[in-house]
Amino acid sequence: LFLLSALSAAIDQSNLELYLQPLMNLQGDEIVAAEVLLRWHHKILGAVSPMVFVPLAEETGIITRLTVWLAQEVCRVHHQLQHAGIDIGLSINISAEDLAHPDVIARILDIAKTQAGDALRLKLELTETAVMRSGRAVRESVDLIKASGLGFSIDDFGAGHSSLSRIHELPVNELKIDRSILETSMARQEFSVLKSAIGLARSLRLRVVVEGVSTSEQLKLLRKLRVDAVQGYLIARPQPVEQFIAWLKARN
Ligand code: G
Ligand code: G
Ligand code: NA
Repeated sequence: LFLLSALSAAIDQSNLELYLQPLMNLQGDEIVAAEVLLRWHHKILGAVSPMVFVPLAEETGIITRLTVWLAQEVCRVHHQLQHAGIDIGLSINISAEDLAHPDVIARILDIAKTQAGDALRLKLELTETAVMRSGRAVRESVDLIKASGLGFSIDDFGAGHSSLSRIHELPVNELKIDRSILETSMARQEFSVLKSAIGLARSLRLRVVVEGVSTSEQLKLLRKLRVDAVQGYLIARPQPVEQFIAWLKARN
């Protein structure tokens, strides 16, 4: 209960921090986008992992308030990047609980449009389990996203158990293959699952991103398999916006 009220206060007081982790295109090795990941440092509890506070926010329903706040903050980050002369896309994580509330999705889309406009190439990352949920509310949310023209990415692909039989009905542009698939493939030196995930994305004409790239051996393999982009500690860890800007400038 303490954790919940602390989180609620942190949202109200904008005490959560946005970190950025870059995505590198394998054609040209350019940084084309960054994923926004939340970090929370509480004055008594210390660092609380999103693996703790995101599920808590989902269970208690305050995730929708958190995500709307995040949409506002990501517009500010976008302006900060523009001010620094950096033109990259940004993605945020949307929870299944958000998707179940079309009014929340509508607010997020409205915030992105009114506060940042077309210059903000925002992508929404949704897990396969979230988008494969059925029901009118989810369909309505998906239709809103489709009409908005924002990017739509399937996150943690391969980590869940859902079949992607409905994926072609969704306005998806990108498939992010979960790092567990990469790690298992490397450990077993058996690449059929990884290759079939890439093959699925290709056949649906989706951009393929592989997450959790942490060694140069993995990077070499992914180049050979012609994935579009990679994300992971090998490129950079998630870092605060100022630090990300400095990192990117030093790299260019
Ligand atoms: O950043 P890290 O790898 O510690 O994140 C752990 C988990 O928390 C990941 O699954 C990530 O997607 C999720 N997460 C991080 N930031 C956000 C956010 O802003 N919203 C949602 N819904 N999930 C997030
Ligand atoms: O579920 P999602 O893809 O949003 O999760 C992103 C999470 O993965 C973040 O918590 C981030 O810190 C973590 N992450 C990013 N790159 C790597 C990596 O190369 N290795 C590992 N183990 N975790 C990573
Ligand atoms: Na994500």
